[in-house]
Amino acid sequence: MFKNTVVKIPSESYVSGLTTSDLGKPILEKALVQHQAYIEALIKCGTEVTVLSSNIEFPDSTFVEDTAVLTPRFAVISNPGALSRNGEIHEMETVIKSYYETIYYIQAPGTLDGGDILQIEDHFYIGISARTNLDGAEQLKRILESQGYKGTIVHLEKVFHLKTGITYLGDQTIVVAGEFIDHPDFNSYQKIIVPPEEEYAANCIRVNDYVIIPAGFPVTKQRINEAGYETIELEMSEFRKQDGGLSCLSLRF
Ligand code: CIR
Repeated sequence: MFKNTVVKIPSESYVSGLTTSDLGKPILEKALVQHQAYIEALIKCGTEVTVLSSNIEFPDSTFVEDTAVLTPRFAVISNPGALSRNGEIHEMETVIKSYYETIYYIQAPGTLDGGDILQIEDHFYIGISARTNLDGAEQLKRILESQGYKGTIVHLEKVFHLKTGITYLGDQTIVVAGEFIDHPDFNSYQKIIVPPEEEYAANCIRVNDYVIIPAGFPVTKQRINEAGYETIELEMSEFRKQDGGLSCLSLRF
């Protein structure tokens, strides 16, 4: 059960953020409307939403998920792997300190983005990506294991972040796309398979009684509904253009 969520309004510099996509420049006004709908969905899911104001210095800072890994008892402030994003953690640290007493830090030369961390019950999967290096992954694994959690390091092949291609819904059920469909680390879970043309929908989020999914992916939506979950669909076009998905836009704890 998530009680709290933290989001951050996209700033005027959002359109100049990092991206590998060829979907065109985002339209800020549209991104703001989509972001507001995201906030409303989190409220509908029963969470108390902390809305942080925008920061023009950090174009990608609306993707708050990358700045931290949160568990019920402690927080880990990440060390984001993209230079232009690294300073995002300072503002977030202040916010996290208002909720947590126990805070760990990923230290350089280790790097780690929260988008590479997938929690399945007491087991954390840590993706090695262009943003999370082995040093950062091993630091997090040690922190988690010292606190009684399990940690498994997963080497990513194609996806940007681990959670770009896999989501945990609860009830031992995962939503998987691409390289994770037959990945040995995830074979023990029940799988909802995302077809290749809908891969973007693999990044969805279970928030209490709902699964929030991006709009426009009917096969995945139907499969999630058939598995017994109620869905909320959100327009995500302007975040997709910057390689962002639903999980990236919030910290949930
Ligand atoms: C970036 O390249 O860092 C942003 N444009 C997108 C970050 C997406 N975050 C996530 O998947 N957790």
